[in-house]
Amino acid sequence: MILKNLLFEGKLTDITVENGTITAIEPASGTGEGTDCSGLTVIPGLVDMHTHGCVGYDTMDAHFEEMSVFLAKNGTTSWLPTTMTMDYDSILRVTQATRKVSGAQILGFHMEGPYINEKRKGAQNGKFIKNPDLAEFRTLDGMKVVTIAPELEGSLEFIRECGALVCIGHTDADYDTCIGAIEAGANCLTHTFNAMPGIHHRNPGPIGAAVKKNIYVQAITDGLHLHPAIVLMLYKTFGPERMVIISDAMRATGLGDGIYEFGGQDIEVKDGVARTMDGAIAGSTSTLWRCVKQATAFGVPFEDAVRMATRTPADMIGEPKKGRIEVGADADLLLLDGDLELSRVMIAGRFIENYAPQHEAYLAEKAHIEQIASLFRAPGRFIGSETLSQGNINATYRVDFRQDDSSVKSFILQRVNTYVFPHPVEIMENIRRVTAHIRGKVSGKPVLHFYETASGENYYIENEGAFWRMEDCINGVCYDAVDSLDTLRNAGAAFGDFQNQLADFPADTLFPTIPDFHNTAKRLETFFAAVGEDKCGRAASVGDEIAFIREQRALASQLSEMQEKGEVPLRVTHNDTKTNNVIMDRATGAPLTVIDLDTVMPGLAMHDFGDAVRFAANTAAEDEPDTAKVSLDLEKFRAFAEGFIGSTAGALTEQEIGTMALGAITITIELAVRFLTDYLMGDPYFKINYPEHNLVRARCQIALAKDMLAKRSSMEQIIAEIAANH
Ligand code: GN1
Ligand code: MG
Repeated sequence: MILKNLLFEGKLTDITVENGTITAIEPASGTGEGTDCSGLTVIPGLVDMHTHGCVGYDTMDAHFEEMSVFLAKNGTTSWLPTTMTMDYDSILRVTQATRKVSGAQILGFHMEGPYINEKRKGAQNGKFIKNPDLAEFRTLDGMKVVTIAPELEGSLEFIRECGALVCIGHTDADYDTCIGAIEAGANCLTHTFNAMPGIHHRNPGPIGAAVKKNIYVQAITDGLHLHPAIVLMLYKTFGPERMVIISDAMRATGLGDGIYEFGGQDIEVKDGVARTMDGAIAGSTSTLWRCVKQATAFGVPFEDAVRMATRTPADMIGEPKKGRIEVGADADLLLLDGDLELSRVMIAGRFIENYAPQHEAYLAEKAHIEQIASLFRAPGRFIGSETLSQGNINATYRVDFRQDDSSVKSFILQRVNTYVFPHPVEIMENIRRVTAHIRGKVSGKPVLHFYETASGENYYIENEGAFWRMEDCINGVCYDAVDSLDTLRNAGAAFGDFQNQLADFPADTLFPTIPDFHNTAKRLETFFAAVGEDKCGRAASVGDEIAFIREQRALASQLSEMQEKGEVPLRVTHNDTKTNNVIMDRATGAPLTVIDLDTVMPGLAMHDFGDAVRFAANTAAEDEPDTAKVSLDLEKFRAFAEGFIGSTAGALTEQEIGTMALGAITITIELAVRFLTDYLMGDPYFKINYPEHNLVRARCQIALAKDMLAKRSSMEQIIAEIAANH
């Protein structure tokens, strides 16, 4: 696309944009094809490195779509959502939220606190303030900038090691402390003059240190946080290459006066000024564009004010393609009319009105999820939802509800796959009874809780038949890949305990949600029928895989046959023991609870053991395309076995212990069979991310099964050793 006849730095110019990038900037030719932009001035899109919220949303809500769209309409084309001084889990949730938005791009996050000084907390919540914590900070993905008070214990090491850009702010530090922090790597002051000591002629404080070291300084030029003369003073001292205009905007931006929540506290906005109930100024209600205009009104030349909200913040945060109009830069552009008011906004080479369909689709899905989630009687008010990618069967969303105390509580909303589970009502009845049983056995640990609708069911069936349910989201971690042997041992113990808790549950009263789920012999019959039918014409291309399964058919059927003959007992088992179905305490690694109870049915202990090992002791992911990377890690096998047998040994028979290793081999072959069957049938069962996904999964399982067969005697020996110790 060519934007023609733009006024750029005072000259009529044609700008060519291709694939989101500026590829040519030339004097206007006056001829040729392109979009005529006569009368419009072009400047770079604004970059806001410090903004909390707008249009009723706050960064801590962890839903960025609405904010990003408002920001884009107001000239901010990229930003760092800025977190508040709050608890770790709330900040973590922000970093885990989707950054794919249809408005202003998210370049990362700015963490404002909790490593700040209580005395200078401003509108931050004192309850959550603490000293810098490197280990904690490193778990927060995408933190590009962090504001800290350098006088806190551990701050110098933090500045050197944290790997993010460090700003000095919410600080009571003196000049020397700030010089030390800058020498350690801090390179910016956060909202200069606000929430820090001012300048005294013998005690120049953080601002004196910033002058001496010529670092960046952020300034809120809304006309309320700084006197116009101070804005000019900062400009004259630091110049357009060091002074960064920020909005520090809060959720009331774009809305009227009223009471708003900010960082877990109430904020009153009156005549556009936001204050805490103690009277501290609490962020601005100005857009960055308005701050640029205000700075101009205070006497800063317009071009310099623009630079301080574009290239300078981009340089500060290490974004060399943002905030500038030059060949190779991102095509984030603002077109201004004759009065220098915003006329059109372009992000990544597209005018923002072209993002509207994407935003509409977002809003439609959000309205739908809100309507469903609100039918369940869970506490709070819906704010937004996030699609979770875990699980190969059901569609899973995390929905966030604001509570009366303004904290955010998350729930899991699922649309059950009724192709896989044709009788979901029976599943919910199983789960209701199983969780009630477990609740009677454990104390001090969370147990899955499903919410009811007004009519008292723990599910909701939509008109077109979609089956929904909603449960608590238990705070903790689920591992797709487990590196730590201790964690694996814990996962083993968790599934073992799960079996123990259900040992006295009347197994025959459970609905069989998927009949013959782990009847490997039946799975093999279905497989060979699918090969025979070859519905999609795919069988010829998987001859080697079919041959392997044929060779292993007898071995893989052994356990099902033993069960039929009554040689091994049926127990109430979980039947889907991937390690990501255990929630662990993030801090201690202790298992909190086992989730995904859809397949709790009578089954074999060896299958629960084997399925977990198949998933977690594989040296690669379950769908690793490079089978050379796939093998059984015997150390991981041992660790899981120690946990599992450690908690179940007393209950298991000799036959069960003796067939544990066989269980791992069997279930791995069974999964190969199931994935390959699905591939042959056109992938109706498992969710796939690309056309050959099920084939890749099957090949990965075959490679693992082969390695297990080679290591069978080692596996058996490990099991025997562990059993001997119990
Ligand atoms: C399915 O939905 P998810 O990811 O928990 C499947 C399991 C398989 C697993 C393989 C009901 O589990 O049996 O082992 O994929 N669940 C069902 O990743 O078929
Ligand atoms: Mg702030």
